[in-house]
Amino acid sequence: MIEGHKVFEPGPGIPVWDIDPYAEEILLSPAEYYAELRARGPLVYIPKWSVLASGRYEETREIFSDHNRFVSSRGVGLNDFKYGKPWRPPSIILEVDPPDHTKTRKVMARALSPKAISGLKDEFRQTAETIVGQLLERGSFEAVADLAEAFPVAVFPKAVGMVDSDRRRLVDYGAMVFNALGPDNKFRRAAMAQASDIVPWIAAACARDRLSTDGLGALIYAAVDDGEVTEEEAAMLVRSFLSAGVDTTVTGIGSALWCLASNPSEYEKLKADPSLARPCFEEVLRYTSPVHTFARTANQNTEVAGVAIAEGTKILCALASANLDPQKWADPETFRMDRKPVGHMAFGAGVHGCVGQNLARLELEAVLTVLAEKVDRIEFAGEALWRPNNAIRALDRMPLRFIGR
Ligand code: HEM
Ligand code: OVM
Repeated sequence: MIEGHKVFEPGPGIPVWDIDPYAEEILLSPAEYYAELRARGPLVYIPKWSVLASGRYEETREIFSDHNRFVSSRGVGLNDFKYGKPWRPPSIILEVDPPDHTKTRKVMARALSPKAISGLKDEFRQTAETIVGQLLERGSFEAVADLAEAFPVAVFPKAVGMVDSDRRRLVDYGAMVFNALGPDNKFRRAAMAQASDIVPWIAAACARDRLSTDGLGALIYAAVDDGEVTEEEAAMLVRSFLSAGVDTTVTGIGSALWCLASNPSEYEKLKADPSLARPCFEEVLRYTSPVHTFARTANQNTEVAGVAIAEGTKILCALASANLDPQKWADPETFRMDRKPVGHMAFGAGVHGCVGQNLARLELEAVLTVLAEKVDRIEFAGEALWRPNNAIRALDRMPLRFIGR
C-alpha cells in the first residue's frame, strides 16, 4: 500500500508516466505538466503514487459528473479512506456520496442560496470600498495579505456569524485542509504541524453558542430545529464553511489581481464597464483554477475513453488542466475578460459542484467592481511568488501598486 490506497497495475493501453505531480516545481509552475498530461492520453498512470491522472476536459468532466462510478466517500485526495485513516472526521458533504450527501447538501444549499446571501451585498461592497480606499492611499502594498486575505477575513466570518474570528488560524486551516489532500510530502507535513493548535480552535468555533443568531451558521442550526440534521451534523457543516470558504476566495482575489496586473488592456475593459466584474471572475476561475486537483475513487470496474479502470483506482482530476484544454477552449492560455467560459471546472461539476459559488461570486463582484470604479492602474511593484499547496494554487506574496482614477 502506498499512502493508504490500493496499488494496482495499470490496465492495457494506459500510458505510464514517471513523474510526481506534487513536486515543488510542478506545484509552483504547473503549465508544462498539464500540457504533457493532456498530450499523453485521457488517463495516465503515475507509478510514484499508484494513481491515474485525468487532465483533459472531456474525461475530467465525465468522471466528476458520475458520482455512482467515481465516489467521494473514499476521500477526494490521494488517500483512500477505505485503507487509510482520514486525518480528521470526514466532511459530511464533500466526502460522502448520495443518498447521505443529498440531505446535507440540501441544508447547505439553502444557507448559501442567492436569497439567503442577498443581504450581504451592501456589506461586501462597503468593506471592499474601505480596504481599496486605504490601499490607494498607501500606493504600494503586499496584495496577498492586505487585500486577498484582508477582504474575505473581514466579511466571511461575519457572514457566518462567528463571534470571534482569528485570521491566521482561518487561513492556515484552509491550507491544511487542501494540503491534506496530497501525499505525505513536505507541504502536507508543514501544514499539519499546526494541527494541534488549529483543529481544536476550529471545532470550538463551530458550536451553536459561538455563532450569532442571524448568520449563515444560524441557518444551518435552524435545520436542527426542523429535524433535518443533528446538532453534531450542524457543527460539521459549519466546519465545512470554515474549511472551504476562506482560502478559496483568498486565492480567487489574489489570482484576479494577478490576472489584471498581468493583462492591463483587459483591465481597461473592466474599467470601461464595471458590470464585467462577474464574467471577469469566471475567466479568472478558468484561467487560474484555485482548486487545481481533486480526486475520485472508482468503486467498481469500469472504463473511461475506452480505458479499463479497476475498482479501487484513485484518479487525480486536474481541474486546472481541464480548464486549459485546447480541445475545449480557443486560445486557452489567453486571459480574456469577455470569454464567458461556461462549463469551466473551477467549481467542479455534478452533485458536489461548489455549493458556495454564489457567495464566492458575490465577494469577487464586490472587489472587482470597486477596483474598476476607483483604481486606474494595477501594477506589479515586485515579483509575484506562488505558495505551493497539494490542492490549491495560491499566491504567497504579490507587491502591487494602485494608481487612483
Ligand atoms: C465544493 C471550488 C468557494 C464551500 C467545491 C468544489 C470545488 C470548489 C472545485 C467541488 C469539490 C468536489 O467535487 O469534490 C471552490 C472555489 C471557490 C469556492 C474555486 C472560490 C473561488 C467556496 C465558498 C464556500 C465553499 C465561499 C462556502 C461558503 C464548498 C463546499 C463544497 C464545495 C461546502 C462541497 C460541496 C459538495 O460536496 O456537495 N468548491 N469553492 N466553496 N465548496 Fe467551494
Ligand atoms: C468540507 C470541504 C468542502 C469543499 C472543499 C474543502 C478541501 C472542504 O466540507 O470540509 O476543502
